[in-house]
Amino acid sequence: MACKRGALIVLEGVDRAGKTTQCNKLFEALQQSGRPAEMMRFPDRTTTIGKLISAYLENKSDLEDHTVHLLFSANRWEMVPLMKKKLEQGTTLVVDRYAFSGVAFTGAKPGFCLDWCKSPDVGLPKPDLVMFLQLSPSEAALRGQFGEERYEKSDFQRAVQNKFQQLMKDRSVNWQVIDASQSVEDVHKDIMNHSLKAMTCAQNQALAELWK
Ligand code: DGP
Repeated sequence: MACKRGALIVLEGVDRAGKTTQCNKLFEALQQSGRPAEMMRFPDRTTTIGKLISAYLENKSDLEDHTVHLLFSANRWEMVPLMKKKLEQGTTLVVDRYAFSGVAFTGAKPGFCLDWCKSPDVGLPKPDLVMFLQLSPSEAALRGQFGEERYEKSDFQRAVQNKFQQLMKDRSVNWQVIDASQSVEDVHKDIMNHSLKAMTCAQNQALAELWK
């Protein structure tokens, strides 16, 4: 009998919501409980495309806005063969940001509509679960200053948050909003509960395509 597939689990949220901490904790908890899991993050700055993106984010290069949008999408597509292989082998993937960040961050720039922003990512493996770590701008401010990277400015982050709210109206995606103002452990418990449910459902469902 073919092995049951792993689940594609994505964490999204504005900067400083705690995504990376929670991805690590989820990954470790799954591994410790004997469930095969791996972590991925987007942008993946290690590839040739990822290096172009990284230089852009660090303000070491300037790229036209449509161009950088397509590069972020290409950076996801280049990982698709590996993602599918892992999922088919029964490994659950815990992913730090995905196409939703792509749409929210470019969509927050003037002159971009959501449909255009979504189009290059149509057909990516569809996540079984997308958890949005919700944190108000005032709570985010309490977590300290933003760093030096390109998008780390309060006004822009507010615009990004609005775009995420628009994306979350799409019920064809399994969105779960997580209150990221709770303690790290309580956030982790919520995330773990949702993830275990999604992993059970994924075992009996074929991997679908995003926004199709
Ligand atoms: P991180 O490595 O998670 O801190 O992400 C780097 C920055 O890039 C962060 O400000 C969010 C932004 N970002 C992530 N994915 C995308 C994307 O697909 N498109 C755009 N325009 N920005 C993105």
